[in-house]
Amino acid sequence: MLIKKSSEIPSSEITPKALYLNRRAFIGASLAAGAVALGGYKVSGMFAPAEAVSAGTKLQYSKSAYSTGEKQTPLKDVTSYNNFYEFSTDKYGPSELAGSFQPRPWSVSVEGFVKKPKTFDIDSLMKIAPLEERIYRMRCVEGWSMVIPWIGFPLSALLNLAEPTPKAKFVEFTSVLRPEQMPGQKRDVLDWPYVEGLRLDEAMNPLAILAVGLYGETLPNQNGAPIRLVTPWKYGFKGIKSIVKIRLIDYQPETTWHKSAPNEYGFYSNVNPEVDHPRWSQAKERRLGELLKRPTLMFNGYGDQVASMYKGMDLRKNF
Ligand SMILES: Nc1nc2c(c(=O)[nH]1)N[C@H]1C(S)=C(S)[C@@H](COP(=O)(O)O)O[C@H]1N2
Ligand SMILES: [Mo]
Repeated sequence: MLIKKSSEIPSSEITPKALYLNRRAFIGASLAAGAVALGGYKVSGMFAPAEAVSAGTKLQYSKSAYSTGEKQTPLKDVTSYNNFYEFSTDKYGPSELAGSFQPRPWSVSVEGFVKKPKTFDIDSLMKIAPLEERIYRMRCVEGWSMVIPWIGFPLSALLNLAEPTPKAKFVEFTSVLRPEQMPGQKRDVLDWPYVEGLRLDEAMNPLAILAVGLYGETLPNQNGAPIRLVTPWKYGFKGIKSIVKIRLIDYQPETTWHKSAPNEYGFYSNVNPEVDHPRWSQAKERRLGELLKRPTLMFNGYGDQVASMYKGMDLRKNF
């Protein structure tokens, strides 16, 4: 994400786009040349050790019909090119700085307008529904995209368990606040903790998942361990990482990027090639590892599943 307070943006962030994309393309090409077999890719060594279930722990899951058959972005890129401002505003920063973050023990509270509020331990939360692999196209608002094999379960499974009351209209998500483990939180580049939100029907949509893993194993810290939101028809920043609180409320919540730049980031954040960001076009995107840009699809190509939720809405106003 590009932020407004330019005085605070490190030079790495304002590297001309062409330069970092070339760097990526170069890495992508060298990966291909090295014929890296994904199946044999060893993740466990990349992460800080932890007891019991840790990053790099294999998960049991079934395959989902919601998955795309498109070529998956190499694990190396998925885990080393990240936006996670709690660690760094540099995309290579989170993978370098998240090693000592402790994703366990961890609990997530579900509260607000629900009949059954509850605080879940992460390991019991991972068992409330069967885990599925969801291979999703992901599109960052900055213009790059990936295809990521997430492991997770529908957000609706958790919400249904909590039993929203008729007053519940929106869902607010809050990330962890832990400046001692997240160096980026010592700077006020964003208002901490990171918060995001969905309308209740969006949260209940079968495509919305809580991801606890990727490429068959528990989430690396830099990707939002131990649990993060994934909404593939929306820009990447909706996918709030390292969630500690899920609250059902009766008003549209504030969101971190909207607070930071209200004219640039709206509440809905649906991928829309026809509505440009005030500072750049959204018509095309660069899939990591590819040289030529490809056209961006309405709702990131998930219109069949989600367009009906926005019927009658002016998507230019509700961006
Ligand atoms: N808590 C938190 N969640 C976050 C972010 C962040 O900075 N902090 N960045 C967002 C943005 S802009 C993107 S594109 C995705 C990137 O997720 P990935 O690194 O797993 O691809 O995380 C989103 N979730
Ligand atoms: Mo993003």
